[in-house]
Amino acid sequence: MNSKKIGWALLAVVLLLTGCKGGEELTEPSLYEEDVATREGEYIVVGFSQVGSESDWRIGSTESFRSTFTAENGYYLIYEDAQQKQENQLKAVRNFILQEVDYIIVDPIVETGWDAVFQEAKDAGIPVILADRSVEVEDEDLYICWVGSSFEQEGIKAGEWLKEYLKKQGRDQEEIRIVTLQGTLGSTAQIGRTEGFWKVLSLQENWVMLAQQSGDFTQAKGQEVMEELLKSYEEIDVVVCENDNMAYGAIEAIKKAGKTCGPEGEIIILSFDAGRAALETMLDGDINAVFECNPQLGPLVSEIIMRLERGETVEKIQYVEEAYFDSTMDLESVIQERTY
Ligand code: GYE
Repeated sequence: MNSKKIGWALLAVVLLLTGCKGGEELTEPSLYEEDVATREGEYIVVGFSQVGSESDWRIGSTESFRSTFTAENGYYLIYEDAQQKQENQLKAVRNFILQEVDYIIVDPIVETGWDAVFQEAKDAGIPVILADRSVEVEDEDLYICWVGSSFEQEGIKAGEWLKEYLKKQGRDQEEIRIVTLQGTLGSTAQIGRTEGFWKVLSLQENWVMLAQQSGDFTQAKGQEVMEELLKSYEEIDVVVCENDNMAYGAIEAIKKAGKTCGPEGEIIILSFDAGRAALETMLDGDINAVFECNPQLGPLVSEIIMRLERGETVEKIQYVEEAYFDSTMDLESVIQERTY
């Protein structure tokens, strides 16, 4: 057996032991081995460790990877959902190494804690590609490259938008009380958006950050945190929601508390991601502005893999382009074209 064959045999064993993907029981190991043997050489085997399914953005991301890494496109995808727990991601990556996949793709839940497992992948000669969120590692050579959004830019854009909006409303001297519903603490999206917004906030003498609290990027936690904040602070002028789903939770909480939000309401709502549902919520008048974050990274990662397969070099960092939308724009046409 060559090493690839050993890999496939191992993969079959691991899949058998772990009960296989997609709920299918593999009761006929010989059949399965035969099946993978015919696949040998035909497919590029990719292990993808996804964050979870916490948000609409995430659903769009999963869909993008699943529809890109198909047999039709020459891939065999092993998809693992980490349910927002880094320990699950570490386990998934170790399983990918054991299965001798050709590439490991990780969307890291948080930035730290990756050195050891990425070293193991490197020692096994398996390239690691990061998508969406990034990592803090001692040695940057532990991963090939990263593709995703400039979260800090998104945060800056939100701050700049708010500054202009308040100026137009003649509120640039008034005290502006802000709260932030942060994403998963320690994730690149949270860190970048928080820091970016602070870059603008720290230059505004009249802005006060009353509180920042994590809603873990989910609607339920976003609502819970917002309910508490509304109890603690009588007057809130702005809620910065570090993703759309937390914004939906915040809006629920605001309405339950008998308050109003959006361009015609008392509280300004800013959000990140700009999925179709957020644009529709803006059309309904509950959100002031959304800052786009594109989840469709699958094709970009596939392009990177194709380049690596051809022996070409790839850029270490690749940012995707992003826009923003507010209630003064023609949202109907944007919504029509929105695929996530
Ligand atoms: O904004 C949020 C998701 O990492 C950019 O994760 C991603 C973020 C996204 O849960 O909705």
